[in-house]
Amino acid sequence: MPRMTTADAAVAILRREGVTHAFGLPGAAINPFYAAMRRDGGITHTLARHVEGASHMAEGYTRARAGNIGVCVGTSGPAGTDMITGLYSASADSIPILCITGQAPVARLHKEDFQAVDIAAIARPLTKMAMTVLEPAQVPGAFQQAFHLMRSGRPGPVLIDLPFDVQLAEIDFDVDTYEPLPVYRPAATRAQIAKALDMLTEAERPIIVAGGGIINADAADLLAEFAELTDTPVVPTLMGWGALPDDHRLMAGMAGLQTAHRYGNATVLASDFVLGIGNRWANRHTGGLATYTAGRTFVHVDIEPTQIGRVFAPDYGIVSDAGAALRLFVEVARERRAAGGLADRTAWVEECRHRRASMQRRTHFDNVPIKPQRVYEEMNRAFGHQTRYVSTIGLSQIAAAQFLHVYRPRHWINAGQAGPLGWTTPAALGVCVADPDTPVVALSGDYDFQFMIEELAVGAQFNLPYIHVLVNNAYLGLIRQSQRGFDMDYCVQLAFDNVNAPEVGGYGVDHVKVAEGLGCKAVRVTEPGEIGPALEEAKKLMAEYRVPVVVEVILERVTNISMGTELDNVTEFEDLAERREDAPTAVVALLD
Ligand SMILES: Cc1ncc(C[n+]2csc(CCOP(=O)(O)OP(=O)(O)O)c2C)c(N)n1
Ligand SMILES: [Mg+2]
Repeated sequence: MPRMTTADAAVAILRREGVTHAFGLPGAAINPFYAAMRRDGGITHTLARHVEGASHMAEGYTRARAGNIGVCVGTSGPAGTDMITGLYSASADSIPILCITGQAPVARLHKEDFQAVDIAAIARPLTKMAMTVLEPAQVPGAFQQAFHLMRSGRPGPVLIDLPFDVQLAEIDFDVDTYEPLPVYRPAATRAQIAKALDMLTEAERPIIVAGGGIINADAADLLAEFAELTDTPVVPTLMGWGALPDDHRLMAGMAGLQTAHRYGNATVLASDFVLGIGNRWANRHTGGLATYTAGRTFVHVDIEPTQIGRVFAPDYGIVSDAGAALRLFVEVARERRAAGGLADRTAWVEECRHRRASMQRRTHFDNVPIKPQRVYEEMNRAFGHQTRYVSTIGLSQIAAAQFLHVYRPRHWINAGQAGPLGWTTPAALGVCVADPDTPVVALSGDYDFQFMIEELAVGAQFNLPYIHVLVNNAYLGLIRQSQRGFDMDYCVQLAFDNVNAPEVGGYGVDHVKVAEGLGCKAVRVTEPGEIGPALEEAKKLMAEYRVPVVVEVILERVTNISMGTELDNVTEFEDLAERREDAPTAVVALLD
C-alpha cells in the first residue's frame, strides 16, 4: 500500500474529485498542505490578497460552470475567520465550496496555542460539514464525505480543518482505487409530476417561478422546453435569472421588492397559479406573504425536503432535484400535448407580453452628473448575449437587475442572499479563472468596490482580464435611500475633498489612481455620451494588457431606485417610459 502524508492523500483526492484549481494564501500552519500541492503539481493556485477574497473567488469559480467546486485554502486562526463570510454567502445561495484551513497541532489545541481557534465550531451553522480532523487516518474519509455532501441534496459549502501534525502524519492510502461516493439527489415520481401538471392545466393564469436550483441542476434547457410545451410564462428569481433568455417570448420579468420589473410584479399579481421550481420564496421576491399568496394556488418543487413549507404552506409540495423534476414535466407534458390534454394559453401569454411592452421604466436620461439608469442602457448596447455579469449588492446591483439583460444561465452571478460588500471583485476573478473565454463584466457601487479593492492586484498578477463598471455616487446609496424612512442622511457619505486628486471633484477616493497602482487599467467618465466609448476603450485595453479594466462612471449623488414593501406597493421615483426613445434598449419594444 502506498504510504504518504495525509496532505498528499488530501491533494490526491482533490484531483480525483476533479479539482484543478485553488484560491488562497499560505501561512505556517497550512504549509504541509501547500508542500503537497507543490509535489503534486496538478492544482494551479491563485494567490489572493485577502483570505475573504479567496473564499469569494471560490464561489465565483463554482458558479461559472456546472460541476465546478471552488476550493479556498488558508492557514489557522484569522485565515479561517476571514473566510466565514464566503462560507455564509455560499451556503445562503446553495453554492458548494470547499474551505481548507490549517490548524495548531492536536496536542496544543486546548492550550490557546498561537492562532488556534475552533474554526469548525464557528463555521458549523454555515456549512454542510465543518470538521477538525484529529485522526490522520480520517483524512481521506473527511474529504470523500465533503465532496459527497457538497454535491448531494441542496448544495452548500464544507470546511475541513487540518492540524499541522495531522497534515504531516503518514498513512497508507491507495489513490488508484479511490472512488467518489454516490451523489444523492431526490427525484420526483411520475405521479407527483402528473398531479402538479393537472393543477397547472386546471389554472387559468399560471406562471412558473424559476429559481437558482434550475441553474444548479444545469436544467435551463429543460425549463425552456417545459415552458414552451405548456405555453407558461416564466418569472425567474434573482438566482434563476438567465435560466430563460430575457428575449424569450415567455420571459415575464422578475418579481420582487427591489430586483424586479414592474411587469414582473404585475404578472405575478394577475396569476392564479404558481409553480415554483428550485426557488425558496425569498422575502425580497415575495414581499408580504398575504399579497403574494392571495388568490393563488402554489406548487413547490425543491431538492431539500425541509424547504417545502418553510416560508408558507404550498398547496402541493414535491421533493426533487429541479433537473429530475423538469425532465419528467417535459415527458408528461409532451404526452398530454400529443393527446390534446393541455390548455390553450394564447390569451394569457399575450396579456403578459402586453404588460411587458407597456410597463417599462425609463433609462434614457441625458443629465450631467449621469443618472444611473443611463449606465445600464449603455451597457446593454456595449455588451452582447455572451457577457457574464457579476455583482453583489447596493442600488447599483438593484438597478442592474432592473435594467440589464441576461440571456444565458450562469451569466448573472450575484450574491443574492448574503450580499456581502466586497464580493464583486474576487467573485469576478474566480469566474475569470473558471472560464477565461467568456467576457466578464463586474458591476460595483463605490463602497462595494472599495471593500476588496486590493484583489484587483490578483487580476493584474495572474492576467485575469475583465471589465469592472464602477458606478460612483460617493454614497452608501442603498442605505442612504433606506434612511429616508428615518428622515436622515447619516454616516452614509463617502464624499470628501481628496488632497491628492482635486479632479475627482469632491467624490473622495481616486479609484482610477488606486486601480492603476494595483496594476490595472482604468478610465473615468462624467458625461453620458462618454460611457459607450469608454466601454469600447475598456475592451481594447483588456485585450491589449490582459488585466482588469475599471470604467468609473461619476453618477449624480442622489438617485432613488424603484423599490417597495409589497408587490403591489413599489414606489417609482422617475418618469416611466412612454415612448420608444425613453427605453431604447428594452428587449421588448415599447408599445407607442
Ligand atoms: C459587509 C456589509 N456591510 C454592510 C452592508 C449593508 N449595505 C448594503 S448596500 C450598502 C451600500 C453600498 O454602497 P455602494 O457599494 O456604493 O452601492 P450604491 O448603493 O451606492 O450603489 C451597504 C452598506 C452589506 N451588504 N455588507
Ligand atoms: Mg455608492
